[in-house]
Amino acid sequence: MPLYSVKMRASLDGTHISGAERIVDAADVSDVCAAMSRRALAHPKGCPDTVNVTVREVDPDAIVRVPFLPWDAAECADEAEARETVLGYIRACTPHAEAAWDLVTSVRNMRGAVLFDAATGERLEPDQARGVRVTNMDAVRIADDDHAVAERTPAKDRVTEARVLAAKVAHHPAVLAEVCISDDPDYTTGYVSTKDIGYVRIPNMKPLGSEIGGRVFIVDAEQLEGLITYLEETPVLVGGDE
Ligand code: WAQ
Ligand code: MG
Repeated sequence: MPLYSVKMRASLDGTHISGAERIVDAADVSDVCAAMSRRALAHPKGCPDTVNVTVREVDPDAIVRVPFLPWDAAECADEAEARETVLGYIRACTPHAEAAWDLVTSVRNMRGAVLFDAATGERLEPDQARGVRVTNMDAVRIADDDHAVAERTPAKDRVTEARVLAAKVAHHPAVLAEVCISDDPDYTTGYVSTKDIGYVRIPNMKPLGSEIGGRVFIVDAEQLEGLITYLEETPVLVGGDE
């Protein structure tokens, strides 16, 4: 049975509001399209004036399968504690950890992620306004899970989608760590992830109501070859073995 990539992108006056994507069986395509459109129109960042839903066939032989990162949660009472916690994790992979934190807490309205050179602290993404957008990924559906494919709740979706993205990103040899803050003003939990520590949820990464939000991938520039193509194009299915 062919698999299809389904992607949604919503914007208002040309500014990105929300996005989502799945990789699903042909039989689930129409339900997933409907669920994504509903979700686009009910986003806390505002009502979009444009919603794009794209359906594209995926070559099953091109699919890479990776496990979920193990996950954990830190306890941070406020932004200062969140900063110290994240720095504690990423100092092991870059001498420019503070600069990486400053970046992830200052960017906004990027569609993709910053590529941050671990050795120099320089930004490596070709388009700094947009960043590098990771696409073509989903969680493997557990066969005996009767939770309908299309009807994941938004709350469940957010964490699952973040864990899927983090797993895809961490799998590449060039990626040493990722730091993420949601761009939703009412969602203040972010995460830091690495191959070694896994996915660690970080509460209170930004003040409630803040419109900052972004992702920084801390990378080894010497292993960069193929990274952007992998992040943007390689279809990845996460999980299924646990
Ligand atoms: N590829 C690269 N960067 C992205 C992508 C993508 N596919 N999607 C979003 N970003 C960047 C972009 O700069 C956004 O502004 C920023 O990340 C945040 O995106 O366990 O909701 O979709 O509770 O708002 C973390 C969940 C949720 C933590 C993260 O991110 C938890 C979230 P958002
Ligand atoms: Mg968001």
